[in-house]
Amino acid sequence: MSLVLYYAPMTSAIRAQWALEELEVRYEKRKLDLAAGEHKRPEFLALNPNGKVPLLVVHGTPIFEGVAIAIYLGETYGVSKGLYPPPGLNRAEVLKWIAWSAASLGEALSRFARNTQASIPAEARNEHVAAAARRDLQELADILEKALEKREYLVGGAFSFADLMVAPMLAHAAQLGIDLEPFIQVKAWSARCLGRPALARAMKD
Ligand SMILES: N[C@@H](CCC(=O)N[C@@H](CS)C(=O)NCC(=O)O)C(=O)O
Repeated sequence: MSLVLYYAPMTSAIRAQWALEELEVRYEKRKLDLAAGEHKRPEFLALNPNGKVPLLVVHGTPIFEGVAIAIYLGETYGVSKGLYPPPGLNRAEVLKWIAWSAASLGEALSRFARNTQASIPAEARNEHVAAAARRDLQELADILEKALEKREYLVGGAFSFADLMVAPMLAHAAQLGIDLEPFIQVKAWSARCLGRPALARAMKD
């Protein structure tokens, strides 16, 4: 089975890169230069009409959306590695956090970024929307804080794709200026997750 990952550095594609490194499966990496618009070229749009990374091409079949890529990789390679639970309640819990990473955390994060980042024209930004998104992100961090009380990882007592999908987004929130200092458990968990050698390998290029 050939796996080709299209990615760009410093984007949400890091989660797919990290997953592949954790799984220790063979894959080919194709780096796209977003600033040069490589993700909007016809040859890439033919694979991913959304014009976004990550994209995983599995034996010729393109899979877009980070969540779908994570679920595919988890189901296919993660169970035997102990990174993705077999069907059952633990799997449902991992899926819960994966969905939360996109539908709740990701939604608030992109709302915050769209209304704060200098790359967005000032007239398109709204400080009230930004303030509401900041509050939402702090509430979401608090949900995580409570989930991590008495737990080292989100599901089943060990690092899983739930942690892998959520932790980079929290790190991104901190980079964008969300204060995570009050969230003691989140900070400790985040350090545990982000210190994994597979992530360092994923970030190499
Ligand atoms: N919903 C998509 C979003 C992917 C996404 O927004 N990727 C960004 C990088 S973080 C991108 O490719 N942006 C380029 C663009 O929109 O022009 C996913 O989760 O995979």
